[in-house]
Amino acid sequence: MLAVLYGRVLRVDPKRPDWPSRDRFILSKGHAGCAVYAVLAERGFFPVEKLLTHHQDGSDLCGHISHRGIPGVEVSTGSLGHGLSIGAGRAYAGKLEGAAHRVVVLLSDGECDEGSTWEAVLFAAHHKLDSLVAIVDYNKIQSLAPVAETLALEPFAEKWRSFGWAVREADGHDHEALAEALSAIPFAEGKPSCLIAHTVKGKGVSFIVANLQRLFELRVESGLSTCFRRRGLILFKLKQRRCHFGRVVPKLHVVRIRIWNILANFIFGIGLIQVRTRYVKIVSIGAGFSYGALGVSHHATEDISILRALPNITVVSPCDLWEVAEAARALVERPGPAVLRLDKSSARPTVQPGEQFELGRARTIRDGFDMTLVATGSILEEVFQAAEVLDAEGISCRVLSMHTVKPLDVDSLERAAKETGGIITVEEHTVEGGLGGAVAENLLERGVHPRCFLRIGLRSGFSSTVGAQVYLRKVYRMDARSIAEAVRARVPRIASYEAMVGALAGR
Ligand SMILES: Cc1ncc(C[n+]2csc(CCOP(=O)(O)OP(=O)(O)O)c2C)c(N)n1
Repeated sequence: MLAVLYGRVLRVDPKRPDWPSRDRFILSKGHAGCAVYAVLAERGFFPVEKLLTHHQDGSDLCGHISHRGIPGVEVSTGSLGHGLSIGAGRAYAGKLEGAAHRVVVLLSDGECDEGSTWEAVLFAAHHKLDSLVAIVDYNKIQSLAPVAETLALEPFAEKWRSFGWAVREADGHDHEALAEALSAIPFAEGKPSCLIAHTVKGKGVSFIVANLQRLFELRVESGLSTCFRRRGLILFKLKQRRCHFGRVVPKLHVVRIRIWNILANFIFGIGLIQVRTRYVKIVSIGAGFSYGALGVSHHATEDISILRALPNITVVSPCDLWEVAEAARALVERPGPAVLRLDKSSARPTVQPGEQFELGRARTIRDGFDMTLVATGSILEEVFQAAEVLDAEGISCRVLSMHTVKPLDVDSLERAAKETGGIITVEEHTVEGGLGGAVAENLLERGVHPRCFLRIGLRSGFSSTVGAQVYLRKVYRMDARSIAEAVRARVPRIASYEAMVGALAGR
């Protein structure tokens, strides 16, 4: 299939791999990366000798396809089920741009178990993306079992048709049949095209075909599947460590519990992988308790911690409308993945005449010398109110809007810690790993130890109380009054201030 695509169908130019009008090829079944590398090398995208480094220490050519440093590869994949949505997005963008290129996505049949694949199928038909072609390598086998046994796909062609696609079927080993089908793209005007290519896994390589058969026999012989099913458990893999797991679980005497054995990165990372390896810009709406009374399912109170862990990402949580507009402008220009985290509310306007916005640079909203309050997002309004109340009491607070949580402006924090002695972070988010965590990690690593340090945020897991955003801030002690109380309890001068006021009153 790849030989036909790269030899006879795709309009690509090895001398100009980024040629804007090129056809886009996306290998959704990323585990077949080595086959694409081989074809690209053969087509002249990079020297054939480079193939010898495949899978070797220090090589660019990793097992699952990667676009990093490899001319001709459009996108990294490997987490099954992502390719068609990327392709549909590319085809949609092409349609908006009036571009003539085609987008071809090669999927495995196993990927048709993934919900994300079918969302993309719906999306492409809805937008009439007739520049999009999905080729399914229908070898009827997944990792350890036949497709029909895992999650049956038949009637497969009818399913695609009923979703609004034009479908053809061909023998996936027959070059002429494939070329003939692919020369007719789009199969129907105004519809995305699906080519179901019937294949035999390992065809032409006798030991692979034999090994596959042996694998299935082993599965049956080992009896593991049966034993697990009896206990209501499912075992997917037979490799050594998992086998050990397989032996242990029956001894646990667990009944009616389903234990899913999934690769570590996919368990929690399935959506995050999309962000990690691709240059997506995401706008998330309704941060923190924005959707307060709708309930915990709608609260975004762990997102900063999760996102911070992703490499090269920019995470911005603006406090007011000016910061929103400036951040949006800046993020469009910034390379790499980014998240613009928007609250439903916003702080009062904070911009000063002539002020410039810079990603990764905290803004001093108010200067002060007794304590620094660092906030991210619209909760800065509560901080601002607290600072005003405290100011009337003689406690001067510096207020920083830390709109960019990653990369963090550690210089401003260091200065603030040295000049005011104390840092209190405020976030409408869990205190674990969020803004407060980022500030603590970075200051400590620089050897800066503020006299006092406190993280104000959600401490009790998640909110189980019903209420609007403002109400929940009060309940979880991140409103202006609670912030002011926290500062009073930590500014030593307050004791002498009260003593002074008392003394003056007594006079
Ligand atoms: C989301 C996700 N889960 C699990 C895997 C591990 N994995 C790699 S290949 C594969 C199945 C291979 O079967 P299929 O997708 O049908 O591909 P083909 O038979 O065409 O190689 C699995 C489960 C993965 N890459 N992504």
